[in-house]
Amino acid sequence: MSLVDLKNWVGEVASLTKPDSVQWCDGSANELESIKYLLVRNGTFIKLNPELRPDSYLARTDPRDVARVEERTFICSESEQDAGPTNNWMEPSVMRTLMRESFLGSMRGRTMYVIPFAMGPIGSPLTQYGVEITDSPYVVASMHIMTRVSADVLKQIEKGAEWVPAVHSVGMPLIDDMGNKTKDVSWPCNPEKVYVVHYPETREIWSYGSGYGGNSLLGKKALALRIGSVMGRDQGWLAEHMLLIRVTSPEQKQYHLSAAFPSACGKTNLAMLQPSIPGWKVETLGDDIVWIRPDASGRLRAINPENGLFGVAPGTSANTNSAAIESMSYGTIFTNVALTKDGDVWWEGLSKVAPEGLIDWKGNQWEPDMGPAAHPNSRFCFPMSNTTTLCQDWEKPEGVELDAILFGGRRATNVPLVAKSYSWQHGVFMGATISSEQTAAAEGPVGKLRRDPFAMLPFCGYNMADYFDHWLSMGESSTPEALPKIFQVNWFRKGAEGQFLWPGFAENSRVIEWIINQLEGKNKGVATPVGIVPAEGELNLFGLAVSEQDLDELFEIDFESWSIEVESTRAFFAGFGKKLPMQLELELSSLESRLKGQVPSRSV
Ligand code: TSX
Ligand code: MN
Repeated sequence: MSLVDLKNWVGEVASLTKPDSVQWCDGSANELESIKYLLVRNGTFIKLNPELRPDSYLARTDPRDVARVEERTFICSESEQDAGPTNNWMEPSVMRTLMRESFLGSMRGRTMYVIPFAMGPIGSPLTQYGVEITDSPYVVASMHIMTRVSADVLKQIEKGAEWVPAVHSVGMPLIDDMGNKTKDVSWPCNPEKVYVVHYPETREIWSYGSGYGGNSLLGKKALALRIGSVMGRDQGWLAEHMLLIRVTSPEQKQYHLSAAFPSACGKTNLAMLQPSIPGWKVETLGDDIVWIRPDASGRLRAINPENGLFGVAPGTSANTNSAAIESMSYGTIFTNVALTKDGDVWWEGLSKVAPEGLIDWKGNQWEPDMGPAAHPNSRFCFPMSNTTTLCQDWEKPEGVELDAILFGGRRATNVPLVAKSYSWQHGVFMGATISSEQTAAAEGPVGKLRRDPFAMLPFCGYNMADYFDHWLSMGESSTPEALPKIFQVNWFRKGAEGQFLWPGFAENSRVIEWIINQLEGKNKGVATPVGIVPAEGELNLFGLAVSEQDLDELFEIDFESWSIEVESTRAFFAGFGKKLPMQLELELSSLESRLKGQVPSRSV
């Protein structure tokens, strides 16, 4: 679609939504300043104490608008089969009618902003462009951080670059059908009528009724993952829910690792890891989304298409992620955290004891017996340029060469601390079988296993079985030597007394060291039914107080419980019906026969 198409589309959306005015965004610092000024005047933003937290703001959402809404997220492909068993689907023509009804006059009395943005460095062959229309200045301010908002995007479109149209409205017009004006609120939204809609064939996004980041910052989950995954399928690349880091060894050799984890596994913490072992360095390229594409030599190249971090605040502290804490010391938008009496922010886990006189995320005086002061899904949002551990090459237009891919989950049992896959196909099996124990009552029964293949369950824009097949085909398009090696990790295994067996956090650098030694052929490992694990003595435990017994438990492969795991995986695979690639069934039966021929799990 050309620049003329863009202008026509903006005109069409304006005549549908009927805003008071239309404002084209250029991404300038002045524009951001005036938006922030407006947000403070509207009461959406509270300016934090500039002595403690310069250029930073707190937003409090409507308590009904605090998270992504999966049951209202739709993949509207022409055929239901293409959305697959893991997505909500509605016929595109039916949904279009619904959307027209929802958006009709939805911006009355408001300003309609047109935001041209890039996912990836402008001009890079891996970059995708988008234009988001929104009636939310909070979205404008957040898009400034999370994407590259720029008039240069229009130049790219003028030169013929493809772009994704994305329309967003909070769904709360200020003038009703009778022409009566209503007063605005600090967080307008329409929680009963939320829709987050994707049309994969025409690459369009329509989001209605929610101002919350995951539903409204449409460059992120909607474009970079759901629409991105469809583009990747059609064009031979991958859009993944992954972090991206550079690891530098004591020999000053550089490696690039990406990793996919379901929520509550500490993806952002790993993205900003400060290694405990001397001589090793980890630098951040991204914490949430990675686009991966084979280059001419068959190596997989990766970029982070985002421009900022939008991370969960609770649990983030100087102990768990000191780099994140430093990176948010200025220029940060906080959403739904608690406010301290001196105008700074607080959340559960930031310090052991809550400071006195907190105002909670709903704006009420808080006492320790009142439940959490910050919403469990409260967020910090700062630009990549704030990141103290930022890798200087993070914007390299050609991306970085991937050396290893990690798949993880939160598993108290079965899954060892680390295991290397036997092949690309086995690695794809590891990705397809990612599962995590639920940690919050909001997700359902705590401790129950939730399958989250490739950590993409809520983000795959097409049939998940076809997605597995696409992953398998990426392995066939290259040689085994050129491909990154795939590993499974689990920081969360527990012992008989319910204690974590592995200290995690900075100590995960020891696992990364073993992974890199595997890449270099410096250690042999031991073959187990589930993959290659460190042989006795290979994992660097210098200066670490992990008992011999805990270590054995960390790597134990128990036949009985793994037989149950295999059956659970079989049932999960059955949900994909005939579309499930037979290679994955093959991997499952290979695992089963390896378990039956059980070799000692960790022989000496
Ligand atoms: O992020 C985590 N990581 C990855 C770090 C780079 N978390 C937090 C998860 C919630 C977002 C972890 N929690 C990790 C981990 O490696 N490991 C654990 C489990 C754990 C928690 C507390 C301790 C140890 C392990 N405490 C002590 O051992 C004292
Ligand atoms: Mn994410």
